[in-house]
Amino acid sequence: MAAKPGKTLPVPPRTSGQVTPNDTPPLPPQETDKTLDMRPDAMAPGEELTTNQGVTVSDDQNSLKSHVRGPTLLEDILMREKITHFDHERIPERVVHARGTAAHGVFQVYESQAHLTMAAPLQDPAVTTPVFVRFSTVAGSRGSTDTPRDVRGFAVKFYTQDGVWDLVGNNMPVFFIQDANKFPDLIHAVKPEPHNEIPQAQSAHDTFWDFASLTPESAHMLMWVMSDRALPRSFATMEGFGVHTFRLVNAEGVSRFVKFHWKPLKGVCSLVWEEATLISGKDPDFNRRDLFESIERGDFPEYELGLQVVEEADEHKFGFDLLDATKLIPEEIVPVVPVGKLTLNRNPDNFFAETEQVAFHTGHIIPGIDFTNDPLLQGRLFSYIDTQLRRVGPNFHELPINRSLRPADNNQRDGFARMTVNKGRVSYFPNSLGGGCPMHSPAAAAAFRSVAVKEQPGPKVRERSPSFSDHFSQATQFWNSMSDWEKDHIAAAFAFELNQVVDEVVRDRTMNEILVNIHKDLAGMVSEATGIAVKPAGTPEAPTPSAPTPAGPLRKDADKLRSPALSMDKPPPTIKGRKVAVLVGDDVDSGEVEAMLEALSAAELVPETIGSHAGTVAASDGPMKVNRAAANAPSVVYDAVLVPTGVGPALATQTLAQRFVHEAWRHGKPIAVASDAEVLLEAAGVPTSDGVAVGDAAGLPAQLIADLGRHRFPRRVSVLRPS
Ligand code: HDD
Repeated sequence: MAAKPGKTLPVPPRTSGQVTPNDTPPLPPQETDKTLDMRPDAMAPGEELTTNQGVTVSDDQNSLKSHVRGPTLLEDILMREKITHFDHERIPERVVHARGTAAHGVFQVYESQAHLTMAAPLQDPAVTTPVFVRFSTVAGSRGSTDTPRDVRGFAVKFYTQDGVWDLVGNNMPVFFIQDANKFPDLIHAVKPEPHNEIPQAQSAHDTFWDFASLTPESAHMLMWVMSDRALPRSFATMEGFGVHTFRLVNAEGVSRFVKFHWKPLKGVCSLVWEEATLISGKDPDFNRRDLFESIERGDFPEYELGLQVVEEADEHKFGFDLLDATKLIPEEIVPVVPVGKLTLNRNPDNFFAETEQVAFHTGHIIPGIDFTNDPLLQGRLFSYIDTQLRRVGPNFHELPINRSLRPADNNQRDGFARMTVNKGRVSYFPNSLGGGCPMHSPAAAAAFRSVAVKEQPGPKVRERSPSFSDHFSQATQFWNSMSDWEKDHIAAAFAFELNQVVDEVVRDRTMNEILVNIHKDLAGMVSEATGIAVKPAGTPEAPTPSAPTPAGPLRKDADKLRSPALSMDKPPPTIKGRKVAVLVGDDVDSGEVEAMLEALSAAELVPETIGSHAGTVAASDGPMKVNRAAANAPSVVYDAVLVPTGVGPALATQTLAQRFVHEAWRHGKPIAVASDAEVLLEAAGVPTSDGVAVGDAAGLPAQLIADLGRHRFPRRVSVLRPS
């Protein structure tokens, strides 16, 4: 469905140049008298270097000394201001999701959803709503790598005409725990261990599996995290989910349950584990770079917003509780209806000002959206505002990236780094001295009201609802829905993690209290690869601390549960933006290479020529410029390999080239080589297999494009039983 062009809401202020607080009026035309204009943006940044107080700096390279070889003087205000500011450049990194990257964009609804919700971005197809989206990993610190095995954050800030709406989701539709009170424990367990701060950005260590094996409610999420969903090829090829059940509320006050989905128009595609670990060393900015570069070249990541809507009357018909964030609603039961499109079309100007200082909060909602009693969501409503106060400060909402398009006006005042210059003496309500302003308008159509949900009477308790106790059925459903190679990858991931765990009790408990309850095949495969014995049923358990939320019985039909939508074993709808390595060298036919590059570019791929060094190679008809040097351009950052005529025999003698091609093969990537480069395949130990083409150079690009349409050939190598 195509979005109609139409009105665009004003984009949030860009952060380059001067920033104008909400209440600063525009500058008047040139003043004729000599009175200096006091307003903050009166002086645009000029070419002269000044101090923060606007004094012109005479020398920014040398500190002030008592004589030319003398000690530096305390009175060097220029150096002290510069270094003090530098010393304070960092704000605390996010306690989770510290590593991230972001982009600006727009959201446009296809058809009005007014029958479901008053939410401003879902009303008028002629309106495009500005958004800012931050993607992140969870466990690693700010300087960690982009490609660990981890959940990815997918946080969307909508700047709507009714205020800011944040949809703070992940690329997985469920979560590890059911109650927010357990979040600090989960995060302490997965973060580097506190005595030695090892390992960085990894769940493969004892404390995580100790916690997970004692937390059976995590079983479903463990399946997602051990699958290739945890290794997205790019942010443009991963799904997003609001996770919790929210409410949509229409103008009549009718409320329905909703799950929010983001469906990437490029399909869902992932890396493989070995490739991801190598990328971590070769290009730790892999996903960040891909997002930035694709936006720069106009290949804008796009996602459809999908809604799964459930009538209130149907709340209890699913066999699981909609308030339980460890459960998803299978798409085959409640279809995901696409209602609009998100397009990421502009890179931030400044990482710190925008990506680092953006402050999301699940409590930032607008009229038409409301919460449910999901205990994980309820706790998040407290945590996010609290963390922004600590991380950015009480006036975080005044920073350009966080500012509402609709001017904010209330009686909140002061605090660190206040930017608004509030005028007048009235900062309270009710008042008559300020004409009663700012007035609250209970009757205003756009005023936020909570849905008048009828709560059941009952005693105040600290308990988990019995309807939350089936921890394994949907984990089993996930396993049942996977293809053979996806099962292989999941089992291999569990094996890798458990082979990193030293404590035998933790290893045994993960196997015999978690994996065996998900599926005996999974337990068997992991057992074979880890040496952890599967105990026969009825074996008395060694005493272990009992799980705080013991698992209830599986659904009777658990073994039959399947949701084909969960599998990634599908060809992507487009391969636009995939990177192709074209290996060149001396004596290559530049005309042939040129034709190949043209064919690949015409298919909207991104080809790069790789030579033995940067600069040029001596092609058959003169020097030919190359994009990258072989030593700097590893195989793992490309999606496919092409070898033209004339270079194969020479490359076959080079270890680097052999390794390049071999890795591409191991990682399931399409390979196409000219007939004279078959020797390179032989030298690299690449057997004839699906997705490996040898032939006349003219036909190779078309073959490679067709093979890229499958994304990968994952059945070439068993990652669980590597040869
Ligand atoms: Fe969270 C950040 C997503 C549970 C507490 N969370 C954060 C971010 C995302 C999520 C995407 C990064 C936002 C950004 O880019 O700035 N979190 C989730 C999802 C959850 C979830 C999908 C479960 C469904 N989170 C969760 C719980 C708690 C938190 C249960 C606390 C009780 N999350 C935080 C936080 C963070 C955060 C500490 C760290 C930095 C920040 O908020 O701004 O407040």
